[in-house]
Amino acid sequence: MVMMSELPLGPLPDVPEATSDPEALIAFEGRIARGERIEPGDWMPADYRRQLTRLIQQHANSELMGALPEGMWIPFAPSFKRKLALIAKVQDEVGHALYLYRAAETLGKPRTQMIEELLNGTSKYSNVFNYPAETWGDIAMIGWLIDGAAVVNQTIMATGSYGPYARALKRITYEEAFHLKQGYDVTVALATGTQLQRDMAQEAFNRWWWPTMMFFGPPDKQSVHTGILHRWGVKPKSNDEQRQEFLRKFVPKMIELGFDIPDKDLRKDPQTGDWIITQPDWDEFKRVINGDGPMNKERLALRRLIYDESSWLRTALDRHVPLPAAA
Ligand code: BYC
Repeated sequence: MVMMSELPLGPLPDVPEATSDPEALIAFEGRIARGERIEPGDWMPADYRRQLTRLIQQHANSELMGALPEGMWIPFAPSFKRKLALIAKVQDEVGHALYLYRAAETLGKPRTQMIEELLNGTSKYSNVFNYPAETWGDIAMIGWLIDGAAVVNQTIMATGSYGPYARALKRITYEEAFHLKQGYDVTVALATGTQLQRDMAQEAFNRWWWPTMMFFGPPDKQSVHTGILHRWGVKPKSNDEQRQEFLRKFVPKMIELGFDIPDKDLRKDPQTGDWIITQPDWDEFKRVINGDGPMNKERLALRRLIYDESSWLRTALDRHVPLPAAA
């Protein structure tokens, strides 16, 4: 849960003008090579700032949008215990968005602008939240597969070079570890339950396999940003390396739980231990991340509605005058 008092709510740092200064660039890359963290007031190349802002903003958007599919299921959770756990998880995801927008703000972009860009569809968020959550089985898969993929991704990115992002991710991964346990527990209950429950889980598994494969981004040879992000220590492992780490951890569990994996050609390379997958439909991926997935319009419409309906709260907070300190 987010404790407001713990949030780094100090004034925004001055943003030094990042120019192309060859000497400063050499010094900057030397710091990256020594494994030093870059902090908000430090000199950084303009592209480092731009790339990080894009990446963290998209990540923050994903946490906020990711609260919607599970949030819709809170009233329909099958027991009080499951409902409590889901409420806590959804609240955490919104808290993660708060940490991340704050980390992105340290690079100089105001949060209001980032929210505006999310709501008007000009800033991306994770492909996976544009698919429907049709049954309770989908909630199991989001908690297990998507949170599992997120733990793999965020544990790697938490070792990255930008201090505020790395620290936010460290905290987020602690919480995601609980989300993963919650998702796994729901999945095990369904996978070891009645025939109806097993079918529900398998059908949801079929729906989430391909979006989960896409979660780590396009294959390395098609990735636009990996090169520079890797060079500057923001992204310690590539999209394919992250995907492989997920497969190594999760495929054995999928088999153990009796899931029938929809990729019929999935196989393990006996030499390397890597899982060789059939590539997902990357044209579908492009459509989904550019606003034309099965649920993009509904999800953004709901986010806009929530934003509009909570405007009274923002107005009240803006007008709030702190009480004088007690004598
Ligand atoms: N979805 O050059 P590439 C959560 C875009 S929430 C959408 O490889 P990059 C949770 C990419 O942005 C946490 N777009 O990019 C919440 C780029 O487009 P632009 C979700 C994607 O940045 C609630 C283009 O494709 N996790 O866990 O090097 C409930 C080319 O890609 C995706 C994150 O947000 C995608 N999957 O690396 C449950 C992770 N993949 O900007 C759970 C943070 C790629 O040129 N993000 N694109 O227009 C990252 O780690 C990296 O951005 C990626 C891609 C590994 C995803």
